[in-house]
Amino acid sequence: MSGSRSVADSLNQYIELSVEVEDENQQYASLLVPEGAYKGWVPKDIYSKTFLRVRLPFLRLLSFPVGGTSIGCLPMQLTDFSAEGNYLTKLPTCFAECSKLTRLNLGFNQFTEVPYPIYRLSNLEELNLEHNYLEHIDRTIGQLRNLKVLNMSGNMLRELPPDLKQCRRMQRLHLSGKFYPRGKMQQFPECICGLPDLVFLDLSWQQIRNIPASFGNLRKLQELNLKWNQLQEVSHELKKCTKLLRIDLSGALRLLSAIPAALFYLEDLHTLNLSDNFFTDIPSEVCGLVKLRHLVVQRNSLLRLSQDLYKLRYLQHLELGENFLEALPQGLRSLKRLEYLGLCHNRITELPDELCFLGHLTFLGLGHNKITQLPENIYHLQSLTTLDINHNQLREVPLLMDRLDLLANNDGLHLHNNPLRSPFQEISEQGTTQLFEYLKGIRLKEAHHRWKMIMIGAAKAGKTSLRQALMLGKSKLTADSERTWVMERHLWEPESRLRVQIMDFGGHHIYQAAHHMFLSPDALHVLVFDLTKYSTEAYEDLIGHWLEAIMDRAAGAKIVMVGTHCDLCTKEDVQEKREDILRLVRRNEERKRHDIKREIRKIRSELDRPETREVSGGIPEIGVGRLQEKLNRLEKMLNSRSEVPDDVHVVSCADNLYGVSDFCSLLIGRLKSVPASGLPDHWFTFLEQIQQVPDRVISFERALGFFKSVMAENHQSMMGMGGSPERSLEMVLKYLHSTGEIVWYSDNLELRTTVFHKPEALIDMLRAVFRHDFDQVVQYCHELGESLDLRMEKFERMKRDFLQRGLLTRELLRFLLVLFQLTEDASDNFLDLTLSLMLKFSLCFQLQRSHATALVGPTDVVQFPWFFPEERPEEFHGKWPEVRPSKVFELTMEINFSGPAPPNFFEKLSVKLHNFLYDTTRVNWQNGVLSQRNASSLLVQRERRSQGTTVITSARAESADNLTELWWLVMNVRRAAMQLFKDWPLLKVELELVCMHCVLKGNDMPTRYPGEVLEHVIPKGEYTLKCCDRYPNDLVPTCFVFPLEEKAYQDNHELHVKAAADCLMSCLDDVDSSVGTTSSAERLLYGRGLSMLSRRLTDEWTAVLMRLGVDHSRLHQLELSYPTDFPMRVLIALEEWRDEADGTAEDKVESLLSVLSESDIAQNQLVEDLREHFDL
Ligand SMILES: Nc1nc2c(ncn2[C@@H]2O[C@H](COP(=O)(O)OP(=O)(O)OP(=O)(O)O)[C@@H](O)[C@H]2O)c(=O)[nH]1
Ligand SMILES: [Mg+2]
Repeated sequence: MSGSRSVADSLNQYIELSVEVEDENQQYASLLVPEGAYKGWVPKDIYSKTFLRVRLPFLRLLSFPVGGTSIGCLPMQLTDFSAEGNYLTKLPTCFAECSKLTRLNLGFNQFTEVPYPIYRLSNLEELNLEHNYLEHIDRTIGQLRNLKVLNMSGNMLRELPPDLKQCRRMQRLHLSGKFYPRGKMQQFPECICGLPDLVFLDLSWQQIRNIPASFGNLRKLQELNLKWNQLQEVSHELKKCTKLLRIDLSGALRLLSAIPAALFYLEDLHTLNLSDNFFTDIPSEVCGLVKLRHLVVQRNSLLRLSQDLYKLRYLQHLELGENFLEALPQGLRSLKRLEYLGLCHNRITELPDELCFLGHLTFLGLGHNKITQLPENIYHLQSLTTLDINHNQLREVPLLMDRLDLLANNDGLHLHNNPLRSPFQEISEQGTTQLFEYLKGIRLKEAHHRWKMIMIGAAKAGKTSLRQALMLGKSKLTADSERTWVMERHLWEPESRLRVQIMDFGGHHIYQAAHHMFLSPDALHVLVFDLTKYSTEAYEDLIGHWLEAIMDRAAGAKIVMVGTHCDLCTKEDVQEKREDILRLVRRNEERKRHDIKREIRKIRSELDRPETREVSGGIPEIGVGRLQEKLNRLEKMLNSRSEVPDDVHVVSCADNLYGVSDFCSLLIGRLKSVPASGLPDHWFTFLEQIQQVPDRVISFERALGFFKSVMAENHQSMMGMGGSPERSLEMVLKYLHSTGEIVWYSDNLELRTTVFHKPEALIDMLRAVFRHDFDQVVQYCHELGESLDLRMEKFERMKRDFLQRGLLTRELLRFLLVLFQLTEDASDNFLDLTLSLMLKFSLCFQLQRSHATALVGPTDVVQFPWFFPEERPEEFHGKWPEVRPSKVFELTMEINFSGPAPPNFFEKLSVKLHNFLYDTTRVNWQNGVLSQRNASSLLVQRERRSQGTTVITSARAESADNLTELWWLVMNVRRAAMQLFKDWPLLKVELELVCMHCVLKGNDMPTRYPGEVLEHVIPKGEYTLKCCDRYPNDLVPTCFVFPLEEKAYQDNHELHVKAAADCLMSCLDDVDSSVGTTSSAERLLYGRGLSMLSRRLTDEWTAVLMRLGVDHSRLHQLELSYPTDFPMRVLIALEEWRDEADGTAEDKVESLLSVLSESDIAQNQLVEDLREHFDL
């Protein structure tokens, strides 16, 4: 008793209380013993409880407590009773009283017959007696009218009582036989066909031979399992069961030679299993199963497949393993939804390329076939997680397979037992990831074609979307927030031996500063524009400007034009725009060529004139040579001009990807059009090694170290380059640069010491400052500010200084680098590196400490011309009078571009000016720079004119003594410009020197000398020339036309200065500044009189001026300021006297004339001339 109680106690823990919804006052209990948790017998106590549900699974119960005629409270409420998995052979008779029982589960027990009480449970809805030893079902089963689920699987039934059809509510019938010994049922129990509500029928593992015609009555049947029966006859009436969704006939149709046709009429079917039969083909009628998703025909004798199989558009799972298939018919690609394809154990030798475009495929079973190679494009199967290719004849693995990331993540590539070439075999055994790493390495070395492809064009042209479409093979439009920031570099390998580094440029104008760093002639340029934005007026902005930038820079550059967004245009619209673009491209090109040819003709005819051979253009020394040089340049320009694109391609990167695949093929064709290059392996071993260096950049020296060690390891000699490792390395670096793998500027002396082994380092440097939405994105963040010790007010000031004046402090740069996540620690080293790169790339110039302190405080400051203010700043005013003051020399050089200047030309020039203006105060704005150096001023301005753009460089000074400095300034600007032009070898640009003589004369249309004059030295002994077209009779000082060197290098420097000074004075004579004055005296004082005097007076000038009352010390001062420019010295002194002396004009003239007439001065002739000239 005590034992029983303790058992009862232990049962208590499994009692759960609950309140039934219908009867809220009544609490019910459920006894829910977990599987196997309790072993023994069930105490009678169980009857003292009111249970709703009892579950006693797998508890090794031998019997159930018999409670006499009654089983206590149990029957009262019991609705659900389960005692599966015990050793029960009987049920208490009184079980029949559980009249509320609806679910009874006695499966997996030892019953040899259906316990009799069960037949009385008329409310029973679910009866489970699976896996007992039942041979018979009594016909009284017909009384269980409410039965919906009957599970008798795994018993020994030979037949079913016809009365079963009384159970008309039956929905699910489980009547599977035992696996062993095999089920005994041979005839299809016809009573089943009388169950109108049946949805599920499992008669697997029996020996049924037929599906009778009455089967067609089961109109609601959804699932039929007849696996491993022995059907000889399948009634055609089966086709009436149109609700069937799943059928399993595996192993059941071995006695049939063909798949029963009735099956193919079941249009709703989505799963069909026909494995383990002997069918040799799947007939074309299979296409009737329009909604089929799973088809399994494993272990048959399939010899071939019908193409009609591919009409099953919804197919997701196709298992055809263990057959005799040798090939797959064409059309596989149409099974777009396929996720699983099982083809193991067949005789397949070759796989169609189409297979590679089943984008949803996750499982591909190809093991145990005779496949010798996987299609090259297999890497398109981006969803693949398992690829079984064990036991085949593969000799190698497609080189692009490492793109299959999911395969690597799942270690899902199975490659055993293939005759793989070494070292594939060894490496494949280490796992998928290792193999994939290896593939990347081989690809790097074995590529036959390596290219750089530049995607360029206006903002939002669709460059990035097109790149994505090309690389992914599907549409991935960029969102507005994902605009390209400076540039992105991506490796595109459309084929395993074609390696393309794509440079996808940000189109916002601010990023153009970066473009030229990456543009190079050896790239394929893809000029992208948005068709919807195109109009004839927009041609320049969208196409013309970009074409020119590419063609001027890169001789023979390959260019392809492509219009995007065609999904938003009509066909007619597209056609019209294409024609218009081609017309303009050709017209502009013809014009350009025509211009060059015309100029060539002109020069040729000039060269042919005999007089040219003697002197040309009035300027000696720049005759034939100059013309010949110019001719050569023009001819080179004409011959090496790139071909303009001869077509406009049209694509849409939106969903339908119109034209993308054709465009992709076209690009591949272009990229492969150059013969394959076989280069030594060790070049790429070297590349691999440097790419692993974690630093941002490496020095040329360090690269040389790597190179030497690779060469030594490979026993390579450097004899090819005369034994010089440096020269060999230069060749390798140049080549790697041309392929876009690294960046190395071979021609730039300052930059060639740095190797950008990871081009991203360059991009990061640019990203720190160039950002189209800088103002919004760069906001103060307290946490970051505090960590970098930068307060908010200071930050705001610095941000403003940057955006409005281009001033970037070290502190702000540090903040930006961390904010943009371009570095983690923002160490001083990293800051120094970034700053030094920016300076080396001429993106900015560094302010001297004193200037920086005056502007922003004591810190390192650099300045970026891209952010200079648009308008001339306040400081400009008064420093460069609009009208040149009459006594001022002005030397002007013009740089004329026939169109817009090359991108960034002016900004970069502005940076370069700093090389010689570093110690001056500069006034900067977007179109100009004004600087004061000693007594001279320099103004460099950009002017956009109708025929093009001109950069005007003017230098002014008051004295001929400063002419050397004027030349020095102008020549330095010229030198800076010439350095920049190296980047644009095909640029058409003219330099001209404006005739200073004309300027001094106030001529609005001054003569212009060709820029070549600036390449020459002053002809010996010539102080004046007759060279001005406007004034053929005038003599022009030679030092107005040819650069005047410093005293130490210029013969007779003072004679040149004197010629210049005299010229100015004589010009002053001509410029009558006395207009508006009336009296003779005034005309003398304010007109040409004083300049006339200043040229005629000689040593006596001090005596004259002192007698007029000018202080001796002032005269001495002027002597120092104008050491050689004597006339200017005298003129200024006279003018000062005029302005400061008391009395009327007449008084002043009177005293002047009387001083001149004094006996020791005795300038009587001069006095007379003045009287006559000014009517005194
Ligand atoms: N309908 C349609 N939209 C497109 C197509 N190509 C691009 N777009 C959209 O056009 C906008 C600009 O596309 P992007 O690819 O970012 O252009 P981008 O030239 O890279 O722009 P930037 O990087 O700023 O120079 C995005 O909103 C894209 O979704 C196209 O072919 N059809
Ligand atoms: Mg972009």
